[in-house]
Amino acid sequence: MATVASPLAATPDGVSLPDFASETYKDAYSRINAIVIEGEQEAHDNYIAIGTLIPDQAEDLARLARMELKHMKGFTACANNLGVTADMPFARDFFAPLRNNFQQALSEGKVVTCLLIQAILIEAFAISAYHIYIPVADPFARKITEGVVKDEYTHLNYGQEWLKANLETIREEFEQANRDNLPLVRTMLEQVAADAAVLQMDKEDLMADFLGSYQDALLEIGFSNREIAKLAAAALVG
Ligand code: PL3
Ligand code: FE2
Ligand code: FE2
Repeated sequence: MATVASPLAATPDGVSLPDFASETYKDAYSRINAIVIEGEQEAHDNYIAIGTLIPDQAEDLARLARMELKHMKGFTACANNLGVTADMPFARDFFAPLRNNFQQALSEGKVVTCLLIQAILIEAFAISAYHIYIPVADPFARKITEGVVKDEYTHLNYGQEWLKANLETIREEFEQANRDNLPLVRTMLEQVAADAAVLQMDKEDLMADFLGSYQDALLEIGFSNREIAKLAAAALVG
């Protein structure tokens, strides 16, 4: 039986992909892509900064930082490939609250807070976003994002291991940092939701994937289920 040819490509499970050349898509992509580029750049800067707080780890952290610059270049290529100009001022504003909290913690020498913000929250946020993006990405960006997401697990793992090794001394600072920053991540998810929807990324899928990664990280660090439930509740009350 003859069928009408669809102008849109299809994912392996037959769901149609967005029209990557449409103005609507490119407009949303100019903000989402900028967020990712800014996030990767700040992640680089944050790992270098954390290295000044734990000098014996500075070399490992510099290695993670270099990976972030590679990610940034990859996502810059994704925008070029689609003919999109990233809206960097928008992205800098988007990260401002989290960046300010990181800078404050850095100036007070608070390693636990810095690691929670960068190596746990931001990495879990990135991993969830990249997971949800991969099936609906253009082929060029999909390949790049698949490579990046593997590295982000290395980064999340780094944070987990350090916090796990210091669990008995970090609880109080960790709880406070979670209370101060988890609500910001929730707000950030809400702020990207409309643009993400244009990219066919669902807000509840993003939220669910993020909470799943965050919960796994907390378990890995060694928090009990009861502690984890309490930490996650901060997203509701914040
Ligand atoms: C640290 O390694 C990375 C920090 C980046 C933060 C990313 C936030 C993601 C926002 C949602 C968009 C995902 C789609 C990707 C499109 C290029
Ligand atoms: Fe990254
Ligand atoms: Fe990372």
